[in-house]
Amino acid sequence: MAFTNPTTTNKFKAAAIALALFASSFTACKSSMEEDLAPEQSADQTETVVSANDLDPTSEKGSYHLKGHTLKKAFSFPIGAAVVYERLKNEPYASTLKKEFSRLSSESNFKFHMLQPKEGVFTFAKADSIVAFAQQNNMQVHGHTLIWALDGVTPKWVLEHKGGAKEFEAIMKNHIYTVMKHFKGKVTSWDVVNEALTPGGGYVDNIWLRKMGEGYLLKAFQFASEADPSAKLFANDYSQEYGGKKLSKYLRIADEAKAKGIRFDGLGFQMHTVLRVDANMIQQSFVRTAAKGLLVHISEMDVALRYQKPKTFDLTDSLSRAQGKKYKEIVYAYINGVPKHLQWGITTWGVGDKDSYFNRGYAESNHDYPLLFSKDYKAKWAYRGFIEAGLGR
Ligand code: 9MR
Repeated sequence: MAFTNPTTTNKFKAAAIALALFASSFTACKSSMEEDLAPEQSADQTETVVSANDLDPTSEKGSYHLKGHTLKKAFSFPIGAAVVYERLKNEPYASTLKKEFSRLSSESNFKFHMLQPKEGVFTFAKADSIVAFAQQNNMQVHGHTLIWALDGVTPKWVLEHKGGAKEFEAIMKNHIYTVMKHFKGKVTSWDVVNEALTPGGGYVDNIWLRKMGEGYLLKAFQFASEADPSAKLFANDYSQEYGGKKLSKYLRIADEAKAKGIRFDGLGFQMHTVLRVDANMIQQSFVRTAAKGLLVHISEMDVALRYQKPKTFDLTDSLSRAQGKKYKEIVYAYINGVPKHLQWGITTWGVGDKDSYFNRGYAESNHDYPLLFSKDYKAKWAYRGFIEAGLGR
């Protein structure tokens, strides 16, 4: 299927690289926002020093699990991982999920093309298995995503559908109603729209925009709140964590939703990020979002390393520690920038490095190492930095 072939994957990777470079350009424009930072953001706080006594004695060498601690116990909000249905039977993938995480997203199985590949034909089996796995293990499920504002990931039957605004509104309503009602009570939150805005704050060109105009976005939220009044509804996107025009536009859209009586509960910050990103700036974006009373979800977090390195490189100890430090800074930015009642949680986009979408279709020698667990599911410095923020260290 077009969505999983290597060419498409490479396109995503290219987009991610462009995005990371775009992100890094923001680090140049640090501003007075730093004055507002909580004292916990000091450099000392983000030093990670592993003492052998602290480490879980059952961990293998080079693994930074902490004695008596797991991610899900260390935080007052859910810690999620994006999963791929086909891997749920793999070990230690499954046991790592069960031990450490309290929420699941799915990399692909809840997307439009997966759930309704043909008009009116809904295929829920894989998504249902993910929900069942979550329920058996006391985890929440976050639904990603009802509408992805990109033609490249929209099913052909939608793109080729004849008809105007009315017909497309009916297609949107039927999809959102059918999917959300199917998962009612089992999926607690949804990305209603994904990647709807350009970094400059405009609407991304896509079939829904062309057929229904800009109002398609809040229409989707309206249908979602009707379909499941108890689910929390998010707009999910990349790069608004850097506080540019995209964030401002989402905050205006949230105001507009409020004025129109349409429920719009929060923003998902994907946070596919890189080492040189400034966590202070990210914190400021969280503060601005929370000031509107919106929930804040870090929805797809990973910290890629390749941009600082040649194509092929080893994960050296110093690089690994730097990554741990960056994870810690960003998790602290979340804890300090978002009041408790608006902390919807933090989700990483995969479990072990081998699972990362970055690495799909690439030889192992050319892999990145963006996640909390190594390819053999040992806890990395990234894990250590992440969990230490939860433990207030
Ligand atoms: O990680 C996902 C990959 O497995 C899929 O092939 C791809 C297309 O469905 O989507 C990837 O996930 C993306 C997410 O849905 C939205 N934000 C960017 C993610 C990485 O491309």
